[in-house]
Order: sequence, then C-alpha cells, then structure tokens
Amino acid sequence: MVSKRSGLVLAIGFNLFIALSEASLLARQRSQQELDSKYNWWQHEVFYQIYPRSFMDSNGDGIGDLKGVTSKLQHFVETGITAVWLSPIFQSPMKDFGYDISDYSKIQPEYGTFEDFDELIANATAAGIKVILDFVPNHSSDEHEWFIKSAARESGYEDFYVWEDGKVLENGTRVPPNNWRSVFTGSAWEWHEGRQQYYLRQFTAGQPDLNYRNPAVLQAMDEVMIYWLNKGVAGFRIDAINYVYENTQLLDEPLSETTDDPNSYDYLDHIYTKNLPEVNELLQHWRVMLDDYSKNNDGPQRIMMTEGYADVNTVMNYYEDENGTQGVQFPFNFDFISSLNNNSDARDFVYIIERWLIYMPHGHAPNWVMGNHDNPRVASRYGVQTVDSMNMLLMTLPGIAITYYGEELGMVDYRDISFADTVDQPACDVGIANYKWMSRDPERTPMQWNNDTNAGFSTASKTWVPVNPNYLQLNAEAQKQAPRSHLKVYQQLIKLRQLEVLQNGAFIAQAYNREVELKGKRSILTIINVSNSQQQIDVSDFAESSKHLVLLVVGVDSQYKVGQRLKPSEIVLAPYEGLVTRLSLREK
Ligand SMILES: *[C@@H]1O[C@H](CO)[C@@H](O)[C@H](O)[C@H]1NC(C)=O
Ligand SMILES: *[C@@H]1O[C@H](CO)[C@@H](O)[C@H](O)[C@H]1NC(C)=O
Ligand SMILES: *[C@@H]1O[C@H](CO)[C@@H](O)[C@H](O)[C@H]1NC(C)=O
Ligand SMILES: *[C@@H]1O[C@H](CO)[C@@H](O)[C@H](O)[C@H]1NC(C)=O
Ligand SMILES: *[C@@H]1O[C@H](CO)[C@@H](O)[C@H](O)[C@H]1NC(C)=O
Ligand SMILES: *[C@@H]1O[C@H](CO)[C@@H](O)[C@H](O)[C@H]1NC(C)=O
Ligand SMILES: CC(=O)N[C@H]1CO[C@H](CO)[C@@H](O)[C@@H]1O
Repeated sequence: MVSKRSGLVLAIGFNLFIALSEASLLARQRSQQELDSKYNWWQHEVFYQIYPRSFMDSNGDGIGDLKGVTSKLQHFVETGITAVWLSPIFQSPMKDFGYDISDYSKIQPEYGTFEDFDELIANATAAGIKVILDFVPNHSSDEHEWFIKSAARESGYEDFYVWEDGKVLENGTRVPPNNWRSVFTGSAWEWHEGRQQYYLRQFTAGQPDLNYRNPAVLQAMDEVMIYWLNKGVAGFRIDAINYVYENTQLLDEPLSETTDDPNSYDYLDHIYTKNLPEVNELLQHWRVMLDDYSKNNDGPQRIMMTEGYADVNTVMNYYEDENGTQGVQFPFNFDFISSLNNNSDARDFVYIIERWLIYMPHGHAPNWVMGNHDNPRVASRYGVQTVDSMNMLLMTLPGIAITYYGEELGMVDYRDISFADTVDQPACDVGIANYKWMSRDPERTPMQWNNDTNAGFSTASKTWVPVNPNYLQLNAEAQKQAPRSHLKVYQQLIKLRQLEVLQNGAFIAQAYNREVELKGKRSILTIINVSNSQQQIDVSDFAESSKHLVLLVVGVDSQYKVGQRLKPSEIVLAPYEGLVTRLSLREK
C-alpha cells in the first residue's frame, strides 16, 4: 500500500541542475572558496549563539564568563562550528541580563576583563572561529554616563535621550505626553525628578531610549562599533532594531482593540513607535561603515544581522530597500519560532519556508533561526522526538543556519524552576501565580557539559539559574561517547554542508502530495515525518531516475543506518523521523 496523503511528510530536495565534470567542479569550488574566504564567508555559515552567562564558568562564581567560552572552543572545533555570536558582555546593571547597557565600551566584570576578551578573540581566530557581538542600540542603562549627563543637561548631551515635559490636566495633575506603552506594561514615559521631564523608555525604567535623531548619538554609536571592530570582532547582531525610532510629533497610537487592559503593550497598535522607515536608513549607514572598514582592513567581510520581530515586508527591507540600497547581510528569520509549531503539518512548513524565499530580494542569503534566549527551546516547542529532524531541516535548508547553545544536544527547557530561584525580571514582575510560563530562565539554564556537579558548567555551590536535573543523562560528554547521539547527528549535518550541492544546488520544498522530479547526480533529499504516526511513503516521484536513496544522516532512534540503501518506493518513517539521503543513480 502506497500512501500519498498530503500534510504528513515534508520532503526537501536539492538538485544541482548544472552538469559539471569533476575537474571543472573542483576548479569552480576553489575559485569560489577564495572569494568566499573574504567576502561571502557568512552565506552558508552556521552561527552558534552563546549566552555567556550560561555557557561555562571559569572562576566558580556560578556565572558563565569569557574565559569559560575560550576554554570550550574545542567544542566548536569538534562540532564543526566556525562562527559564534555572543549575547551582550558589556557593562550593565543586569536588570535585563546585559540587554541594559551602562557602558558600551566596557566589559561586565563578572564576565571578565579586556585581557580575557583579547584572549578569546586570539584563541578563536587561531581555531578558525569568528566572533560576532550583540549590539543593543535601542537604549542604554539609566546608569550610563550619557544618561547621567543628559539628565543634568550637560552641554552636548541634552538631547541624547528623548525628553518631554508631559501635559498638565485641568486639576493640576501631570501626565505623560502621550499614550505610548512600555513593552513590559504601563506608560513608556518615566518622570525624572532631577531634570523635571519625562524620558522615553520602551522597555524598563532603567533602559532609557537613545535619541537617534541626534547626530551626536549616531556618531557615538558608530564609534562604539569601530571600537569593537578594532578588537577583532567579525560583526554585530543588532538587537531589537525595530524600536530605534519613534514618531517626532509624539502622536497617540490608535487602540488595537485586542485587549481591554489599558496598561498592556498590546492595547495599542504601534504605528508610531515601531518599524518606522528610518530604521532602514540607519542600517544602510552602518552597512557603508562596515563595508569601508572591511575594505580598509585585513580579515573577513564584517557583517550585521538584525533581530526584529516584524512582518515579512518590513524584515525584507532590512536586506535592501525598494531602491536596492543594501542594509544588513541578513535579518533573522524567526519563522521556526513564530510561524510554525508542533501542530504545523508539512504544508505549513513548505508554505512558511517558501514565503521567506519568495519575499527575499534577489541575490541575498536566506537564514533560519531555530532557537534563542527569548523563546522555549526546540525540544520543548516541537517535542523531544523532533530534535534530529529539526536539525536536519535547519542544516539542509539553503543559506545560513542559526543554533542556540545546547540545541546540538537537544537540551530542553527546565520549566520547573521555583519562583524563589527565578531571576528573569518580567517573570518576577508577574508574581508567583503567573511566572512559570512568562519566565525565560527555563531556556537559559547552564550548558550541560558532563555528569559532574552543575553539569560541568561551574564549581559553585549555586549557579545563577539552576542546572536542568536531566544533565546526568543529557550532556555533551555522554553524547560524544555514545555510538549515536544528537550531537553526532549535528556534527554529520555540519560536515554535509560542505557539499557543493547543498551550497549552490537548486532548491525544492514539497509537502508530499505533488510530483517533483529531481535531476542531477548530486541531489540530496531530506525527508521528515512531521506527524506522530507511522506510514509508508513512496518518493519515487522525487527519485525517478535513480534506483536507490543512500542514507547520509539518520536520527538517534532510527531503525536505519548511515550508508544503508533504500528503495524510493518503500520508505517507512517513524513518528517525527527525519532522513537525509543522496540519490544514487543506476548502477554504472
Ligand atoms: C588560549 O590559547 C593559549 C595558547 O594555546 C592557551 O595557552 C590558553 O590556555 C588558551 N586560553 C584558554 C582560556 O583556554
Ligand atoms: C486629576 O484628573 C485625572 C484624570 O481625570 C485623575 O486620574 C486624577 O486622579 C486627578 N487628580 C486629582 C489630584 O484629582
Ligand atoms: C527610492 O527612490 C525614489 C526615487 O529617487 C525616491 O523617491 C524614494 O524615496 C526612494 N525610496 C527609499 C526607500 O529610499
Ligand atoms: C504542542 O505544544 C503545546 C504547547 O506547547 C503542548 O501543550 C502540546 O502538548 C504539544 N503537543 C505535542 C504533540 O507535543
Ligand atoms: C559520567 O560520565 C562518564 C563519562 O561519560 C561515564 O563514564 C560515567 O559512567 C558517568 N557516570 C554516571 C553516574 O552516569
Ligand atoms: C510518520 O509517523 C506517523 C506516526 O507514527 C505515521 O502514522 C506515519 O505513517 C509516518 N509517516 C511515514 C511516512 O512513515
Ligand atoms: C532595540 C533593542 O535594544 N531591543 C531591546 C531593547 O531592550 C530590551 C530590554 O533590554 C531588550 O529585551 C530588547 O531586545
């Protein structure tokens, strides 16, 4: 019985249409590589997000640090990872664990010193690993000297932030200048006794918004970027870019009519505080600066990637605007976090994957973010059974893959952290009754290195957030030793990405319900069962000209082995199983 029900099996095929002899292919690869090494190194890269607080603690204070990261570079070398991006390491009062910055040019002491940073860059460079820093432009900390000077109206700093008088009602009560809301509830305006004015803060009171319409602010931020480029970073991940500009007339935002709670951020439709077109000009400005820097200095092309949860058109404009002016190398694609979930079927996957490719302006690199520090982990969002399949998907889609630390091991959220141990501010703010699902601590637990105390992360008696107790079984060391493991699947997938066909092949994604023909010798076919039940499929439509599919990567619990040959007409996939296969032509 051959089942061709749609919606259960996701098949991703790569097909190299260009017929090239071995020799010319090699020559082409070589010239491509020479070009890639400086300009296009990032176009097919795997970027690994390190949350420094949770990666490795070198000094036993229970908090991860730079020396810890440096001491674990071998993990990347063994796994095949050649680029990492670090969540903020800058000086910060840590109300939002580093996303509130009090000095952009200093390192938070608990993360280490400049010597530690230089050593990280030097050792990473020696190991062939590029380092990207997180850049948080939307605001600084209220402890930043710029804010202190601005509050005191010190000359040159008066307008570094967005200051307003507010309004006085008939009965004499002073109120904020408009109805704008903070992302974390309540007014976005905070009264400052010293300056006797309100300042804008779209996040917490301790995170005043910088005034990017002031050229001096822009210049100051440019200098910060150059400062870190000079220290050897390969570029920046730019945080929450869409909040950088607000409407200058301070117009009230219209009601969204999605909630009755006037304090909620969702109460308003954010047409005047989010996603303003000026964002593109800012990114274009930085692009020119980074391109110039790359031209005038040795080393790779310095790049930018942006965080911005926004509609697809807005995000695509970050690549380049309607006139083709270049912005960032890539805006993060959060579709696997925001648009798909464990109820999505194969058609949903195909639809969402294709949407990015269809909207993306010509000539750019697609990218796929599987997880990050603000969202539940893949294993918790899609289910633990899907870990290998989701990594197969991530790694065989065209373009750039982005992995959150621990997801090469299939780490899961530790949702059972007590309220007493909870440190994520928004979770603390909502109280013991509601903190559990609000908290981002569960996806920020320490990296699970081995089965020693604190998973080998720290020798402290208490770590900054608790270690997931499942570390005794789930850890990197155990996965290195096991004959099969998520880590080994991940390693195999990274190796596979060297294949020319995966880098430059023509791409097809299909929910298995239509006929697709894959041509060419080097076609790769990834097949994923996104349902929770087993059935037999026939992919001979995909594999028409070939006799067999040879298995290149299989999951941890698979009945199959790497190298095994399958008949395209009879493939059985277990629930959530994924297979990466190569089409094998008729016997020669
Ligand atoms: C950095 O590399 C040097 C030279 O190999 C080594 O001695 C040092 O221990 C490394 N640093 C860390 C923190 O691992
Ligand atoms: C003044 O009026 C505002 C709006 O009606 C009200 O919220 C506030 O409590 C009043 N203040 C005093 C002191 O009466
Ligand atoms: C694109 O160019 C046109 C014509 O010069 C101009 O009117 C328009 O504002 C430009 N758009 C952007 C986003 O810069
Ligand atoms: C899917 O996710 C939802 C929400 O996280 C969860 O309640 C549900 O149990 C999950 N279903 C499966 C099949 O994993
Ligand atoms: C701890 O890990 C080591 C190395 O993987 C292994 O040999 C040992 O059996 C493990 N111990 C326990 C108690 O699981
Ligand atoms: C995928 O798993 C589901 C659940 O076991 C099963 O019903 C279905 O047949 C499987 N699909 C394939 C193609 O094997
Ligand atoms: C644009 C920006 O910086 N976004 C960040 C603003 O600040 C909050 C709080 O630190 C972060 O969570 C956002 O990511």
